[in-house]
Amino acid sequence: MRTYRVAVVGATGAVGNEMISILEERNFPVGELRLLASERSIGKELEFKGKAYPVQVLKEDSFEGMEIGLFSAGGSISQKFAPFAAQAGCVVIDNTAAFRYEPDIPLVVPEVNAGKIADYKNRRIIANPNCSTIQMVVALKPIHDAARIKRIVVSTYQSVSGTGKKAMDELIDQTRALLSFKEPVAKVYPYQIAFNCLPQIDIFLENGYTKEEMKMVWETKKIFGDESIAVTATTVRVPVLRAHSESVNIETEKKISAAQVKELLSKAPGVVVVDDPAKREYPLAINAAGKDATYVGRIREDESIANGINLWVVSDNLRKGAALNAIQIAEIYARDYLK
Ligand code: NAP
Ligand code: 3JM
Repeated sequence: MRTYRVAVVGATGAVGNEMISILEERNFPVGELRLLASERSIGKELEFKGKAYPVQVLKEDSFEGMEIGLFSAGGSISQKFAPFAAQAGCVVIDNTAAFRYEPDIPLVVPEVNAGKIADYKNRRIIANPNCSTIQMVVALKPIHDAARIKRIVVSTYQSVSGTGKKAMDELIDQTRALLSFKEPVAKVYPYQIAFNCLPQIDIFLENGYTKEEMKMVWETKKIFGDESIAVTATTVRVPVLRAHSESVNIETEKKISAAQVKELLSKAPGVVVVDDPAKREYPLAINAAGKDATYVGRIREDESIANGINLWVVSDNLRKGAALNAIQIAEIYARDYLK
């Protein structure tokens, strides 16, 4: 069987760890695995299929002989090292915001626009969208196809794992401190995250929105290939360890009922409908954590307008929101272009 030489950049991080687990779980045909991180990780080893692999320091020549590079070490690292990888003949699947908005770089969610993977040829880089965008477009694609979405109003409830390992430790440490009547220490976030909600994710931009909010606007238009779709977002960090939740309100061109949306989504790839108010069944972050699907519930008509729908969308940000989406792209790329 054909196998592939795979490099994971940021292998010791929250997303990198998940990449390694998912490559193993899905039995991705890895022939050679190169795990890359910073100098801080010298001497560390990570396990893949029962074998220990040393973590190597990321360098300009780290990609010689590699075919697929899965990048999740931050935007500036991708900006600097993805071009070296591409030059060495390695196709980069980048999890950062570094290249997402460049017109010749495909931005891909396989359930929505897998065909765009072909555009890897432009620069040997494929971008993975932001976690919050991915789960939203997976849920909305079938509705957009059936009734054309004109406007999206989304509010997110994002877990701390979206900020990385140190933020997960910070939530646990602050919670422990507060329950022991000690002062919580905030290092990763500007304010206490335990028992709190922070209406800021990423930096503030000139227009008063955060960059995380504008990522959802720019990326949704690009992935749907529809500049006319209106999107507005409020992104909030909440004291949840894993899985992001989203309240999504849409206005469609054509009338579509809540029952029709349920029916469509129950057949949609990557989606699981959990929606039975009589049994108090709806998607929960604690149930989505560690799973692959995008869970959708609370599906109901927006009674304040003629053609509106409300939904509650939950998915594991480290899996479908990052590592799983990247590896699904790698699977299609390998199958269709690396025979
Ligand atoms: P994390 O837990 O903090 O891990 C960061 C990783 O990057 C570690 O492996 C770290 O290595 C490595 N790294 C940092 N500086 C480096 C350098 N100078 N050279 C080489 N490696 C370096 O963060 P994370 O949550 O895994 O996220 C990593 C990145 O992925 C984010 O910054 C973001 O751009 C992206 N991300 C994307 C999504 C998405 O939705 N698509 C979601 C989450 C994250 P050491 O252990 O050696 O420090
Ligand atoms: C998710 O560049 C950085 O320091 C990383 C910031 C970051 C991003 C990003 O902008 O790439 C943290 C968490 C993302 C993302 O997926 O957009």
